[in-house]
Amino acid sequence: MKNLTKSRNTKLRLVYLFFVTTLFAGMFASCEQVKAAKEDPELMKVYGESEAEMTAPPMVPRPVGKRAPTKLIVNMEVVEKEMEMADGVTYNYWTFDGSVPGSFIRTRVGDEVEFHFKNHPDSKLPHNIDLHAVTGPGGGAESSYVAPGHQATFTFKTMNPGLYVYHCATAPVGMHIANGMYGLILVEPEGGLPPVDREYYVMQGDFYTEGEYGERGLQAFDMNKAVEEDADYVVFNGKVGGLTGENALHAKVGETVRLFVGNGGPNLVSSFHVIGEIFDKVYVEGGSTTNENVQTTLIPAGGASIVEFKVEVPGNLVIVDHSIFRAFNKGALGILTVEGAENEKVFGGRISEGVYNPGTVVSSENAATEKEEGPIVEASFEEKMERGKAVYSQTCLPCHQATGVGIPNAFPPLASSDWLNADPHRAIDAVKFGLSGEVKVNGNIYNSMMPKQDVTDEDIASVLTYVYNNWGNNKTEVTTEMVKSRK
Ligand code: HEC
Ligand SMILES: [Cu+2]
Repeated sequence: MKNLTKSRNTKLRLVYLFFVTTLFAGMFASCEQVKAAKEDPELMKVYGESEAEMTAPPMVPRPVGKRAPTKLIVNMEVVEKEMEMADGVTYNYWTFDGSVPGSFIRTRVGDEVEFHFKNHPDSKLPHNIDLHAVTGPGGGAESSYVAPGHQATFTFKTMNPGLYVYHCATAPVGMHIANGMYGLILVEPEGGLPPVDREYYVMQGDFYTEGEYGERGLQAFDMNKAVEEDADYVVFNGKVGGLTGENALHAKVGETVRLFVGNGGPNLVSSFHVIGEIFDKVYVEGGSTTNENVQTTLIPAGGASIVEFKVEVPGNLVIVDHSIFRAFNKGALGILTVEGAENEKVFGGRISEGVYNPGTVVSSENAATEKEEGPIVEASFEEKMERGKAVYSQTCLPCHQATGVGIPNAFPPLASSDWLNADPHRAIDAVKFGLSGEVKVNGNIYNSMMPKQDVTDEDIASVLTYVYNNWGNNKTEVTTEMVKSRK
């Protein structure tokens, strides 16, 4: 009898507690848009069981939509393998599921995740996973630690909606991350994210190799450079060209695009920017605060961001880390190709062009030469080589690179270029008037645009002479007369 009263009392208390919590939860829900699971007892229940769809970048799994929280089975395998870092450069990557970044995991708040973590028998080292979406010790690191040829299973509940990084946390942690062990896990809010036309998965990372940028062959990890934070490569989706050429992203005019952007680091912070677009919406730091009309959003190492924009005009949008030397000299450059009809109301393009001549700004140097009008005096070969070198490093280098090797899938090589060596007049035209459309250089097709270069005819003669007499080209000497005659 006594016992019964006690249990009844407890029951009453529980009911009361439940009532108060729901009341509070209700209040929270009404003033906050996105609920964390811990604020809503309803979200602690799960319904049914399903296996998570896993995708390699740049793809993402289907949206969760309106489904209820479920028991979600995630299968992931660590694979160590040699892959391409840049043209002619390979690296021994350590990966989650064989790609860098690893598979995209898509969940909703309240899911009970049963994580099956395997380390391939061919691996040389033990690995584990720390998911920033986990509430619990090490984000799952200790529970998932497995030697080669072993597996472990652990479970966790997705308590907070948002976009989270996961990474390996096996010592030396920095090295495991530097070798490519990171990825993203999305926890969608109740009801899912608002629908968009396209979703992509992009993740930045910095790499440290014994050879300098572009040095060919299999490159080993360089611990000293990593400690100094002196990156050789800063790239999207694991390699130079991870988002260009055949890996470029695509959209059509009028579509809305959502990029899930992460930064694995291990060291560098990303100033994420898309040249030619403005982010209509940014989920700041991958959380629930949204900002609008953003040009560049900061993504910390071990952090993420969701950016959304509508594409209004056709063209190639350039995805960069706006710490801009990383984009043009270390690989942090991607392309989103937008196809569709022009919209001159949004972008009119160049509508006129003409000479602008307000008179000469007299500097002591050109004051003397300016007077000498008359026939062109051709500079000597040596003078042209010297001037050409200066023009090259000021004008051409950012795109075609210091030794003329270009950037795979983005900027064609000038070194041993069959296109260049076939016809100097065509090369002059390219620099003088710009070049666009398909160009085939040494068997590779480039379909991009080189703007008309803002240099004098003498500069063009010099720079092309310099290019033709370097890097395995056919030693043509280009004269100012040749340049002048191209109209
Ligand atoms: C803003 C980047 C950029 C700059 C700066 C630039 N180029 Fe280019 N260049 C390109 C692109 C892109 C192409 C390929 C164009 C296409 O796909 O139609 C190209 C193509 C070429 C080609 C023909 C293809 C080949 O590889 O032989 C030559 C020659 C060339 N550039 C020379 C130069 C020279 C010389 C300069 C400096 C005076 C220069 N470029 C500056 C981007 C650039
Ligand atoms: Cu690892």
